[in-house]
Amino acid sequence: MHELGRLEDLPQAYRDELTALNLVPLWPSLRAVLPPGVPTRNTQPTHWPYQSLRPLLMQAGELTPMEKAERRVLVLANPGHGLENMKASPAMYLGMQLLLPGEWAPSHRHTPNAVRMIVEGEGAYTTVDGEKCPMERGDLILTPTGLWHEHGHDGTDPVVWLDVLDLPVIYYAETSYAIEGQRQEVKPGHGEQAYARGGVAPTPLFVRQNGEAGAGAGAVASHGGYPMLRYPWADAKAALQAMAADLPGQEAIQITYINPETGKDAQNNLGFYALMLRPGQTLRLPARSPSCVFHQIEGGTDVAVEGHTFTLAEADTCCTPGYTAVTLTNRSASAPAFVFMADESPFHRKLGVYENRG
Ligand code: GTQ
Repeated sequence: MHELGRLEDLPQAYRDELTALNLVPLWPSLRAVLPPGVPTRNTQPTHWPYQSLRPLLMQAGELTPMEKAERRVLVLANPGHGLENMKASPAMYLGMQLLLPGEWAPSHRHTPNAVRMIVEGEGAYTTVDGEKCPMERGDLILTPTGLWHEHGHDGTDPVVWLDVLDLPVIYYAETSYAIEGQRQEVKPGHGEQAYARGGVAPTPLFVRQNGEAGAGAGAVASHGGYPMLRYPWADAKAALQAMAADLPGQEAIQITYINPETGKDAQNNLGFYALMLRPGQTLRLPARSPSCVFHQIEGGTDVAVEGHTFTLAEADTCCTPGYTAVTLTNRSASAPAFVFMADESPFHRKLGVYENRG
């Protein structure tokens, strides 16, 4: 590709005239916005060890009361995007949130989609659209766009969870806002009970005639098309272990968190997955367009990307840029490792730019 004219090649008077009319010449910037072969990525491979983050989060619990925080969160920000922009990747925001016993994070709803991956502690819960979702280590809880949510804590020890939001892209689109609300009334029924077994779905009389999809018409509230709000870790882990036992020859033991009514990704823009690495296993994930986030639920994993190797201990989190292969290695020769993953696949598919380069 040959070099194009630079801005400095143009007479200053001409440049000033363009500026005064809100005009910009393309050619000095053409290669920057359309680089050859592979996009420019600001996302740097970044590791947030839980051991070093946790004391600072606990300190936030002493320094900032809930009424001064509303959400007491330390954001896991990628330095490549500028810390102040609070992005882990172009479309993913990550935050570690702390709730102390007896505290309350008031009800609100917002346009960005959020999930919580519970990291430590017991006795807290999130109420989403009237459904009370208990929080236990490894559970995934959805708060899809527009649904009311609030967090409470009846236990005795601090509770911490990882928030994953599509905030950067919702904000970029100038569509990010929140509405404050009243304390929600808890309604009976839990989506994870209704959809607890793969392959069968709740079917009220007359709703599923003629093969009708009946989305949201199950035995529990539909929550605006999101029938399952809590994905218990015990069930996800059991599914991974059963798959590993059933398919000893299969390399990737991986599940996708889906909307059980549609079979599609659980949320609009971000994809969520859990992986099991067999003892001693090394698994190469192909170079795909989306950035990825890895969070260690159980065990330990080496994450190798672009010449870096991050050693993930339990509760550690890291991110990797797109178009880059990632190699995961279980650090234990005797125990499986379990990793939660989030990526931007649904968003890339919507944009029509999703790629798997192998
Ligand atoms: O718990 O509702 O990390 O609204 C960022 C924004 C958490 C939440 C975040 C939020 C929340």
